[in-house]
Amino acid sequence: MTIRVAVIGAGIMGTDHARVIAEDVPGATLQVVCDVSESAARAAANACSATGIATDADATIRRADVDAVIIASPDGTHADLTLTALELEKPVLCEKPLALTAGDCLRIVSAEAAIGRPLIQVGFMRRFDPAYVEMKQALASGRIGAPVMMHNFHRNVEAPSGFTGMMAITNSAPHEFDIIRHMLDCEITAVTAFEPKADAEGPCKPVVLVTETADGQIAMVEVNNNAAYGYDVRCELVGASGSVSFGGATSVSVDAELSGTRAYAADWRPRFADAYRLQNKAWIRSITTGAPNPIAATAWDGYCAAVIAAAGTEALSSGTKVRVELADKPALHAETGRNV
Ligand code: ISE
Repeated sequence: MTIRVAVIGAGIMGTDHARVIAEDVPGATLQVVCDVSESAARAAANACSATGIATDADATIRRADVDAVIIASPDGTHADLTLTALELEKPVLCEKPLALTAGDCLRIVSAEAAIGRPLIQVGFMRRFDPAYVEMKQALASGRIGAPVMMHNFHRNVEAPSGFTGMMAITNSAPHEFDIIRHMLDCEITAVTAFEPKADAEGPCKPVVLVTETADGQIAMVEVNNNAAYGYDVRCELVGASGSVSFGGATSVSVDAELSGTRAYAADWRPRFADAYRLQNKAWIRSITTGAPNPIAATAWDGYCAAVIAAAGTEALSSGTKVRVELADKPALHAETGRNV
């Protein structure tokens, strides 16, 4: 059985997803790449020797020869395209964010719950990243004791023009919110947010968020989208009797001429290449087997990230701690996680 996949959006992520589906995922065929720009769709398809291209996303999702859809078009299109796929009961892998607002995420969660089976996976690919997987295994083994704190660092080389601290919270930080919930198996209940006064360079200052969980842990998030030196994601999970961490750079360091150097990637794709590949494989496997992958992010997880991000922006503008208020979790997702 081969799943015929349509990739909607041929930007950075769509092109990457198209390549992963075409080259790295057994059981899947890249049926069509769709983008409003025909030349972008053609370039993405050509890059992986595929031929099918299209420019109308809605019509592409409705095609009889499309079994499943990856949505990697601009953020503002995610909600409507996901709802179209749901209407047809076609499985979706939607890049984050699931929708621009928590309200729209909830509409998607409700539409999926009404169908009664999970059809949506959200592209929080870090859950499949080998470093985070190992961290979760270390926690589960009991070696570091009960989790107490998490420190998360998220640094990009340069923010796109017009990017603000608020956008860092809604666009970049959701990866951190999701991995905190996933790692600790627990909901985030409150957020406080800060921007350093000292960094006067441009509109996109670093942002520090302090999140609190239902089990009383503290998880810190630093998002610095103008870190300049490289793409750098670090994480430390502190337990009652030990800690587990990973960070920075690529896997090799070079020692030569009386010094050592570590190489950083320019953006997230090399750092998370394995995560994207494993995520997409898990998605296709869940479609062929009919069994949702237990670690994949669901529509509910996409909704939670959006609610936490909204609380984060409110916390930053008000200078106060903001509580995270979630809707009732649908029974469809009741079995995923303990509190989460
Ligand atoms: C970007 O928007 C992403 O989604 C990437 O996955 C993330 O690593 C990056 O820092 C974000 O800015």
